Amino acid sequence: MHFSLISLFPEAFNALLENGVIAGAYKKGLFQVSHHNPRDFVTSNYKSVDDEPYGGGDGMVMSYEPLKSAIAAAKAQNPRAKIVYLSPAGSPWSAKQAETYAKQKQDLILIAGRYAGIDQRIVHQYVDEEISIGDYVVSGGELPAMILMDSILRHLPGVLGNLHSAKQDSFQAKLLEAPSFTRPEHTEGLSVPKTLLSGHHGKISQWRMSLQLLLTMQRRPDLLRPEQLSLEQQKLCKVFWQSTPEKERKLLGLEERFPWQES
Ligand code: 4H7
Repeated sequence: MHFSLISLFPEAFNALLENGVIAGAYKKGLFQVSHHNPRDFVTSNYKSVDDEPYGGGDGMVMSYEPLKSAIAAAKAQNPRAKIVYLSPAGSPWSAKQAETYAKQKQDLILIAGRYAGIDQRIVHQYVDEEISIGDYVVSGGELPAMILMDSILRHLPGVLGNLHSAKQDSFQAKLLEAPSFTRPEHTEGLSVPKTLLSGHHGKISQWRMSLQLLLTMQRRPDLLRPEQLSLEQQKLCKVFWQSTPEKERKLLGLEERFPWQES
C-alpha cells in the first residue's frame, strides 16, 4: 500500500512514521510513503505557494499551479491512487471506511491543506473524495491525514501484534472499551475486580461485555439506548449492576444512575 503525501510540511509526518507500531510496519516495508511538496514546484524564487483570497477574507489560500504540479508528480508515481483532500467540510471518516481501504489496499494521494485552505478549482478538477476526521478545526491537514493513515494501517496484516486486535477495535468503534488493569492486585486501597482474577474466560468476557454495554449506554446514548438491548443483554447488565459494589462501579467509570432509570 502506497501513500503519496502532498504537504508544505513533510517533516510533520515523522510523528506517525517514527513511532510505535506504525514505525515498525514502515520499517518492515508493509507500506510505502512518498512526499510531494508544492514548494518544490514553484517555478522561480519570486513565486510563492500561496496568495490572497479573491473577494477578501482572513488568511492566504494555497495556489492552483504548485498543487497541480505536486498532484501530477504523485499521480505519475502512483497511478491507481485515489486523491483525498482532508477538510472540515468533508464527509465524515469512519472505522468502516478505514477497514474497506485496508482490505482493498487502496493507494492514496493525501492533500494536506494549510493557511485558509486550497483553491477550490483543485478540489473540482482533481479530488476524488473530500474527507473530515471530525467536527473540529486544526491548523493544517497533516494531523487529519496521519489519523486517516493510522486508522487504515492498523487493519493491514502484520501491523499489529496479533490479527485479532484490529477487528476487535472496529467492533469497539460501536461499543466503548472496558477498562484495563495490570499488577499489582492492590494499590492505594484500590483492587482489581475479582472476576478478572478468576481465570474463568467465559465469566471474564461476560463481565467485560456487560461493562461495555453499560458504559456505552451511559456515555454515548447516540450509539446505544437501553431499548436496543436483547432480553439476554438486559439480564446480563442487571446481574452485573446488582453484583458489583458501588465502590467498584465507581472505579470502573460507571455513573450512579442505572441506564433504565429516568434521570
Ligand atoms: C482544508 C481546508 C481537516 C484543510 C481548510 C483539516 C480539520 C479537518 C484545513 C483547513 C483542517 C478535519 C484552514 C480549516 C484553517 C481551519 C483555521 C486544515 N481541520 N483549515 N482554518 N476535521 N484544517 O478533518
